Amino acid sequence: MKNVNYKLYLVTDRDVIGNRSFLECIEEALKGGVSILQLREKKISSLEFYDLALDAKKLTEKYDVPLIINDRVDIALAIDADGVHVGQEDLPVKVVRKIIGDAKILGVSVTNLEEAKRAIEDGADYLGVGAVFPTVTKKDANFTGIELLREIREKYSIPVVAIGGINEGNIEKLNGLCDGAAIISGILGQKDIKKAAEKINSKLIWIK
Ligand code: TZP
Ligand code: MG
Repeated sequence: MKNVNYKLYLVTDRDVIGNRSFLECIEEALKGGVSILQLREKKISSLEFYDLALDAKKLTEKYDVPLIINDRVDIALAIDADGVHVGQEDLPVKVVRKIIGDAKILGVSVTNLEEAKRAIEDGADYLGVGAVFPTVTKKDANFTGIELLREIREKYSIPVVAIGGINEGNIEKLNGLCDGAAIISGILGQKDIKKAAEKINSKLIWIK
């Protein structure tokens, strides 16, 4: 499960979905062409996260896209997700790799070249880089701008997924700089989620 299409990478956040049905919103996005899904839910209990992940897995299997779990290695293993995504303050990348094994996808958030180098050495399969644009979804996000994408691409061949404030209006600025665009509000915060995903997908012309 390592031939991954990172092109349109949906990340979840219940706060952005509001009182709409979580699973229906995810399914709309999948219908709109999302190629990989990350469950990133910081405010729910372990049991809720586990149940949600099981439901999400049914959907990702239906649409044949990988399911990645943010932070929670235990939940990823419990539901046999396709991978895990961790940040700089989560379990060390080496440790996560040891726990999940080589078959599962491991993504790591980085905000500078040193973090990128270490993540690659420690076993990351892809890097999440950002915030590339200003975002209100993650209040404590470091701002990297798009320059870091360029620098990482020049130095390394690992797949790079840009994140932070990406929407239909600015996505073309990423042209040629990443292997995927990770988006929360630009898709899930929109009234017509399927259409938002379709539009953004159609603008990712440099990614197959
Ligand atoms: N990491 C860096 S920015 C960000 C995360 C999780 C939030 C992205 O959300 P949005 O709504 O796509 O800006
Ligand atoms: Mg984290």
